[in-house]
Amino acid sequence: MTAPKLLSPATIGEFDLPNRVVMAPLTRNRARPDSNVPHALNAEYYAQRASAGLIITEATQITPEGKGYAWTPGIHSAEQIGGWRQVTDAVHAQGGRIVLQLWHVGRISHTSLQPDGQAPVAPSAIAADAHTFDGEGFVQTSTPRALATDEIARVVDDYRQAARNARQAGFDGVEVHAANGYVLDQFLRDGSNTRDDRYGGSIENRVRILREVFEAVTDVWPAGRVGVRFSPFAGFNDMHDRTPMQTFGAAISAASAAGLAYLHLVEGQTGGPRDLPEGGDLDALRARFDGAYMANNGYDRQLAVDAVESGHADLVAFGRPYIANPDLVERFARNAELNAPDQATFYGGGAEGYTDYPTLAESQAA
Ligand code: 8OZ
Repeated sequence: MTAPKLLSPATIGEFDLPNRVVMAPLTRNRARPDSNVPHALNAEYYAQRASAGLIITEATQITPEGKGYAWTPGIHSAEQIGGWRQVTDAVHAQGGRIVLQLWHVGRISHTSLQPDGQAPVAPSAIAADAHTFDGEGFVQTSTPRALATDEIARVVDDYRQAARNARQAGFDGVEVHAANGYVLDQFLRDGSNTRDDRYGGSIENRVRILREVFEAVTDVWPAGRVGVRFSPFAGFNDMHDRTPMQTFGAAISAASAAGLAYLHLVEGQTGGPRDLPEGGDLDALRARFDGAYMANNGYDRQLAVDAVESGHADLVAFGRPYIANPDLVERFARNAELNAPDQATFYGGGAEGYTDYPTLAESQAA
């Protein structure tokens, strides 16, 4: 039996990957509480998963303002850069590759998580019917204030600086998080963007900040080391758009024009059903992009093998399976059983449910 193409090497932009199995970005809320600094436990967790073709880190805030949940890591302080350096060194020592996911939450935050207890910022002052975790429990997100037109250049610069910081921290590249209802997604969709300046109204205007972020990030990184993630049909975090095919078609064209290495899509509802709404067409969206396509959402081994074999995807990102299976690639190679993830330890805590899932070899020795 020959190995499935899923397990074969791929050159994606400037990335040389030994296989097409990607560790999806996974929020785990285990950075240091006050400083949001990654530490040795996080390095161990990522290094355990180094046989992935590519690791995408958990979403990482580019500024204090970009933070929306307790205990998520940042990439805006010297200490955070140092913490991430421990992570990248540990992954590289195990022969892996790791990119940092650049995150600004926009309105998905709470005043208690913002500098000086201020209101979160967003394209428009429209509260999301959504919840965040403030360190004690789930709270309704706060009503944001709309960014002034002349503040947007500063937000774009925050992406540029975070991209620089990611280089300094030793990453192999970066992924721009434009999915799941965070700030770039908020600008893209008409349910959260009612601006009447050059960043709102027409689709071209709603895509403008994204283009500027791509320019800023590719000033710092070769475009072949940059990817982007969208969730065109997901309603998570109270997202709505009247014309998702047109909106995301334009956003994906912008990513293609920027020469990015890969397009990463959440297919269907984030962490939920893979169904698409009427008129939703992944192939049509994908056709707008010249680089590689990374598929995500609810994939298992067989679905992924078929997706790569049929040409639907070049890469497949796995979330929950990677929480519970550090050696997912080896398990796929042997078509072995997978450990089941424990939802109770997804967010927050220590080593339990984080670095203590056994490899196949460890299970068999036990
Ligand atoms: C789950 C919990 C908190 C944040 C995303 C960064 O949806 C997240 C996230 C997921 O992209």
